Amino acid sequence: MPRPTIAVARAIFPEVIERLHAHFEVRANPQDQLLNPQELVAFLQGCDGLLCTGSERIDAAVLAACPQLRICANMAVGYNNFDLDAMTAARVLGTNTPDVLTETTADFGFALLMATARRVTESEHYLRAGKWTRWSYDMFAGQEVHGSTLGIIGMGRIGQGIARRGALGFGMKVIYHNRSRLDADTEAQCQARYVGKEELLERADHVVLVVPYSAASHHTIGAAELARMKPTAVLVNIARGGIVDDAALAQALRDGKIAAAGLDVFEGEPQVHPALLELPNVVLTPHIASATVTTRKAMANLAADNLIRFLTDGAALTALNPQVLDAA
Ligand code: 8YV
Repeated sequence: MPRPTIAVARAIFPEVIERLHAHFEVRANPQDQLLNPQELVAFLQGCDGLLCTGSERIDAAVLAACPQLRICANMAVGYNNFDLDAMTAARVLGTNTPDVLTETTADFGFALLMATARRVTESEHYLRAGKWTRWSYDMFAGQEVHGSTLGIIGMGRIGQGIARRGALGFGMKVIYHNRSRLDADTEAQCQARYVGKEELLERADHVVLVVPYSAASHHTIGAAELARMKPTAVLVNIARGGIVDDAALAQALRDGKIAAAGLDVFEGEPQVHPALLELPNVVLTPHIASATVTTRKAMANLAADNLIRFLTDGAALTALNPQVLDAA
């Protein structure tokens, strides 16, 4: 039996590539460039599996052009780059990387909240520019974090991690909104109270978005939602570009409708709405919420494990469409 061939869409840790070599013929993307759909199809010809990131779109057209493909292992927990229905119809397994990044991503959500509320980057730029000549009582006075009200939209694993940090570490009152309410035990562990979206927007001092992207969650925060928030409120998006209407956010920040925003994800990233780049009251980071060495290695290894398990014995650790396994 010839060994399966797998493609690795982007550069990843060499030790993970080594692990894959022990099981497969490995085709790596030598330039670490983002492949457009035509390049991706050409790259995938003759491949049984793909290790990809959230940037490669796998849809019906790609699947039809790559009939040998049996599994796409995403190195991400979010999988809005997959058309999962099309994958299931084509009997292609999709996998993601939950759990291994939960706490690291929750840490970063809190880092972005702290940096934004306490104006860390804005004040650092001021200092580096040599503008700090004397102390003054209101210099970079920001918003209180401890003891304030934290509103979380999207209360999955990462949202719960942020709730625990807020409630247990910072004595915050935590309210949340989610498609479905959590069970009483989980609510108690997170010390979080379920509220409607409008109430959350009106009451929260800080709103953190951790909701998965889908057509239903597109522009969860737009002009109307921003208008409901407090003028002192801080908005943090570590979910996905498209959850926030970035143009409406820039306008709301310019008009003082909210105080500040911390953004790790953007509509059309790596492009960033030019109006956001002009504003001082925004902290901008390049989609790094899961970026610690330990966590990114764990994500790459979990994606590799899914490929190895599936292509060697038809099982998977974190299947998104397990009906494909049942049908195999
Ligand atoms: C990934 C992420 O690093 O896991 C996710 O959903 O957004 C990040 O952790 C990114 O999507 C690259 O795959």
